[in-house]
Amino acid sequence: METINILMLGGRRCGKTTVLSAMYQEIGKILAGTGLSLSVGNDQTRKELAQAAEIIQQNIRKFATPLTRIEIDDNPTSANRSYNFTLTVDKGGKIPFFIHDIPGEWLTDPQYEGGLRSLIGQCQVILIAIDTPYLFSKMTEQGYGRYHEEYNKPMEIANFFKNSLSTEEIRERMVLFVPLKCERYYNLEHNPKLNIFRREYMRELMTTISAGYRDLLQYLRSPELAGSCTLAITPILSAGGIDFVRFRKDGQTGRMVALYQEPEFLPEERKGYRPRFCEQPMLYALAYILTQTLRAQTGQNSMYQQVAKRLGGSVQELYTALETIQKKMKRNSGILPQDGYYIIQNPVNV
Ligand SMILES: Nc1nc2c(ncn2[C@@H]2O[C@H](COP(=O)(O)OP(=O)(O)O)[C@@H](O)[C@H]2O)c(=O)[nH]1
Ligand SMILES: [Mg+2]
Repeated sequence: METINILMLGGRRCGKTTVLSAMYQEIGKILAGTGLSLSVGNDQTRKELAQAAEIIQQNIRKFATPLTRIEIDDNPTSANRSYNFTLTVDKGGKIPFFIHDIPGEWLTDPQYEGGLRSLIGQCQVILIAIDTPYLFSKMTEQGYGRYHEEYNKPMEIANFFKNSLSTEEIRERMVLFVPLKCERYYNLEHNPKLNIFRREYMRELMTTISAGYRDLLQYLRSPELAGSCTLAITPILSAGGIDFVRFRKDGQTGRMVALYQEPEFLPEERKGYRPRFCEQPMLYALAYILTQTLRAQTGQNSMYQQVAKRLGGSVQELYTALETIQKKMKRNSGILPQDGYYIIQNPVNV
């Protein structure tokens, strides 16, 4: 592995680019005090991130008209994109840092299999983006939503991991489950007027992910991988003042379209575009990469040696960066998830 690569997998139009853009807006704050910095590597990346932020804000501005509902079309935008960044260590080196956005459809298309395998070979962190309304609403007796399989593609993802990759090919990786668009559930949980049964929706997410990704989780927790794959759930409110309402079946395409509206009873200061927790998957990823880099420097992990070399910096510096990041990471408290955050498997103690 010579560069840093993060792979984002998920259904099309589930909001990956939007979250990435919210994350990047926070990056200065995220990395303050770490001695690390992340900068955009090219104009294309800068442009796409700015565009995604603009589109979601345009959508939310429509709520200025009372009782407006909006729909998200699911026309796929141009296929594979890699977002280019550079990670710099203050007194060390620079390393290219890529985030690859892969549509779920590619996982079952033989034409992409070879390319994806070699890409995964270079990726330290794999992010599974989950469209939470599809996972969570219209709950069935299987323990997850009726549309989850079709739109989030858990089977395709599990089969790809199990059949197209050997355990050797995903050894020493971090896999993050990232539920996006959680605002409806977060807002409900924190709203005494609406949450009359005092449900803990964000905690329920963990159970729902366990059911919705049962095959994949079982595989990643099997004895061959339990000692080497790090697994966590890191939920996100991708936009803030926008709530999922319900689905509508589109007469022309036959696909389910999600309707969104402004949340009810939301305090004025939480209305509008207010993404939350978008920085967390990035903190998790960086903490993981630094942990592995430090292990490489002490001879405990040969796979991350080249990354360690390019990052440079002294052990002390990297260790300080890691500690600072760890303090900012949201975590479970004991055996209970906190706002849905939960580390499922932690073999290298991130
Ligand atoms: N309602 C709602 N729409 C969102 C959210 N995140 C993204 N979108 C919209 O969904 C569409 C697809 O988002 P995008 O980030 O391009 O998805 P990607 O294809 O997964 O990268 C855009 O119109 C976004 O503005 C969200 O949290 N809530
Ligand atoms: Mg995208």
